[in-house]
Amino acid sequence: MMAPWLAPIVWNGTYNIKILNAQFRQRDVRIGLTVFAIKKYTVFVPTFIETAEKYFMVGHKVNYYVFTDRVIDIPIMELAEGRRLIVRRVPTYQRWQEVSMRRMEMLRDHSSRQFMDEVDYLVCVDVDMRFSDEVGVEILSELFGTLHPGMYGVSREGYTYERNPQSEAYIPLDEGDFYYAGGYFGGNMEEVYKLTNFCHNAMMKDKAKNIEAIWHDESYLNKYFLYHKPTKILSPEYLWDNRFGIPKFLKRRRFVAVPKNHNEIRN
Ligand code: 5GW
Ligand code: MN
Repeated sequence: MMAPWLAPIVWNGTYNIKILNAQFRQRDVRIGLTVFAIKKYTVFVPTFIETAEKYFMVGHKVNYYVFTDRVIDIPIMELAEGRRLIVRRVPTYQRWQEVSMRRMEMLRDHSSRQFMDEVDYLVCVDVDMRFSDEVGVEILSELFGTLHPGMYGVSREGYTYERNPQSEAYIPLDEGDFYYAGGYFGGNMEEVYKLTNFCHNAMMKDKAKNIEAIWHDESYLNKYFLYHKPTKILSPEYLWDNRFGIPKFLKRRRFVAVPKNHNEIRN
């Protein structure tokens, strides 16, 4: 329930949502939820938004930011009061690795401008997902990361960090706290700016050396979190994939991967 640097690890039953809701309402906190829907991934947007309306930060001010290369594919959807959908056109990259990695650059660029004015916290996630239980202000903190569902219970040496010492994402075998998921992180605007700026710059340095880290943006994110410890850590309740089964320790599955036909959706 607690990292060695005293950051809470958020599980069901570790917090009182009534108290937290009152605190965050008092501050009239605004939350941005960002996703990228490039090429065929626009198909995931309606379910993502519909389920977010039901479960994500209900009762708080929420802006959805959808970054896409197919603006016309994003339907106009009815949202609850205090919630807005903002669609931004972004470039398409040919390689899927690049599609995933360039998210850092685009988040960085928007963090220094639009997001700063419009929200207090940003939550940055994958789009091929559905909310299936409450995700509220208990996740918010200056800087937060999420435990990767596939790496839960794996030992430090078994984490799939980048192991090439030439890479900016390199983590030696005897270092590393947790293995964090690339598809779920966030924090306040200043911290998200620093994180995305670091990851993008590190990727560009590697690119100049013809290096790409093993798990792309996720590898650079893990490097960042090693030396900039998150102030909160989300348990796998917040990011699950049913391909890993439904273990006993998992009391809630709040945000679950939508099964996808990899060949169909990615080509
Ligand atoms: C990703 C992998 C292979 C081919 C295409 C993509 C892809 C990812 C894409 O064509 N369009 C796109 O918008 N993405 C974004 O990157 C989505 O926001 C997606 O959720 C995120 C990460 O890619 P995923 O979800 O396919 O990766 P996994 O590891 O969750 O399966
Ligand atoms: Mn995904």
